[in-house]
Amino acid sequence: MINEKILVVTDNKELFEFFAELLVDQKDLLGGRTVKFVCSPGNDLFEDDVHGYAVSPLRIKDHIDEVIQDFDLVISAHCKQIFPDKLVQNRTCINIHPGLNPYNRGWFPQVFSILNSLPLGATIHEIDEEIDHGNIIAQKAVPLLAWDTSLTAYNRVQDAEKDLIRENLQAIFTNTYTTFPPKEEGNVNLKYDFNELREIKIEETITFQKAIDKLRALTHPPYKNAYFIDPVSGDKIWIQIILEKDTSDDRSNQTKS
Ligand code: 0FX
Repeated sequence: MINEKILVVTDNKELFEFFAELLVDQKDLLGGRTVKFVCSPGNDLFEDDVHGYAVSPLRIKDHIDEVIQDFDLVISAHCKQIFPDKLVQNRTCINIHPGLNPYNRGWFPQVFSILNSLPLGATIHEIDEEIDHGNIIAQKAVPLLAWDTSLTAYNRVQDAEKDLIRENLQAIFTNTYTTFPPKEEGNVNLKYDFNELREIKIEETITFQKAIDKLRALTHPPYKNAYFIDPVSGDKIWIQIILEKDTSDDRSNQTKS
């Protein structure tokens, strides 16, 4: 089947802008195809058109039949909506995911990779009825560094996603890509699991390594994620951590004063 009418569902401004620029820069990609961009209702990140591409809101579950009728291919570029089963069973749906499937599928993969040391990266895969689960078209591992926060790791993941989009979009548009199954079921984290991490229980006893990992996993400015409740005042206090690798050559004078 030739993909002529393509729907891109995104809630991520950076990926939308990257996509729109790619379509303009690589004119061959389009051929006679049309690409329409939509986002989830309530997303107010997309005020401006980019290269003539606008993003309009669409609640997919209310328009499944129209989407099936009007489009040959649906791409999710960080869409916050779960694709309905009927849609994924009737149209090729492809997901661009900021994690290395099957590890830490679901919400904010880099947060959980920092906590559980499972591999991190980016994946483009076919969507099936389960979260971040279908056959893989391409993926790229991203190293996790001891001084990474969620933000620095995420920025590297997003670069990997852009590389994958650049390298694979032609094959996806022309339906000439190949796939392979994920090597195992892996694990899934939900938004609830992330929210459960956010309160730091100040009476909890853990190693410094675990404490540093938890705080760096929750450090992603400008978001306020980690907090504790001051037992004296009852105030809620936000926490972020700063990590900096020593880049000086002379390791001998590190700690002596
Ligand atoms: O677009 P996205 O990067 O991706 C998220 C999920 O991780 C992904 O699995 C899903 N397919 C997609 C639809 O939604 O999410 P974001 O732009 O809301 O957040 C980007 C990063 O910012 C996130 O990885 C961690 C950080 N963040 C975000 C929020 C909203 C926080 O640290 N705290 C927050 O409250």
